[in-house]
Amino acid sequence: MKLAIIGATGLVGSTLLKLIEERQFPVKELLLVASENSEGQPIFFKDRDYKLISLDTALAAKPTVAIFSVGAEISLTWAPRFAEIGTTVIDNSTAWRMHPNYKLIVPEINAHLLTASDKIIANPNCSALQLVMALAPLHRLYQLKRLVISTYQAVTGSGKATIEQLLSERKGTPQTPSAYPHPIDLNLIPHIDDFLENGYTKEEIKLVNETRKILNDESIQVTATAVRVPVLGGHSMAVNAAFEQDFSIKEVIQTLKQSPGLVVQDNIQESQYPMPIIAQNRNEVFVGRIRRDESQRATLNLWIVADNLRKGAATNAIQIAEYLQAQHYLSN
Ligand code: 11C
Repeated sequence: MKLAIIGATGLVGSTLLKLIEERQFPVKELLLVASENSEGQPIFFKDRDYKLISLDTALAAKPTVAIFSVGAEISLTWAPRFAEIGTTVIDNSTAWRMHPNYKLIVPEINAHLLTASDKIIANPNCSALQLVMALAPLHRLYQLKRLVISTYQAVTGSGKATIEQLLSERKGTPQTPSAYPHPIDLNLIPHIDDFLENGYTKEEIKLVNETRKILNDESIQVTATAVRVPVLGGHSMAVNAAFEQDFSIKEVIQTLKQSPGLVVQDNIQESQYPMPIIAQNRNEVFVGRIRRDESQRATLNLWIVADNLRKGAATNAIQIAEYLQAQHYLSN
């Protein structure tokens, strides 16, 4: 296929390039798009130099698939233009996720909803993605009622400038102005994305809305606190999940072990549980510390970790493209 990566020099764009190589994703022609400032510059991939091109040039090339990893504003303007000419857009921004006419897809959960006429497909937020990966199999069995979530999110989630902030602080030469409103090294910042009038951040509300949309169940109650931590890559989350039906821990573990894309790491005697350093550069979602909440019936505590740039973004997008191709849903 003719594949366009919109935002090829960003953190998700670079991860997409790695995945194309690792998965031997069948690309006949690769169109790498970056901001106007970088247009014409070379980018080295798979033994050769590619020239970074503009959105206009990519559009004129009529790609089969365009994976957008840029801001919502660019996506709102450009995704429909690509869709109009028959390109299937897989979009990593917030632009289309909650729009009722567009699907929010995690292939292991709801790829079956896709058809050949879906020309703009939304890729979920990284935290919501790893959450639903672990919960969807349990929701099918026990029916989720309520989720209480605390996230511990790595700096790669917020872009290159925030990585620079962490690394420069760690070296003892902090850069000014800093990307976050506070130091991040040796600190935690309970603030991801903008604050809303109700005191929550947009990131916290994404966890509410996107979880319900992907699990196709508006009755699930969700409340979240999102925290930035001085970790380079890999988002972690502590989840308290209350179900309608009770479960046995043995069956929960069995179910999670059998679910595609999940790895259960739960051997407390051997100090084995998911951690960002284990999840980094892996495409799976890791689940551990699986235990009953003894304060309330039918309630489970879990610890979930995933590489936010992989399954949280690039891997999921590539999986969507792979699914569409396998189903012969692509045109151009
Ligand atoms: C972060 N999780 O780590 C956020 C990034 O696709 O909704 C989420 C951006 C998005 O800052």
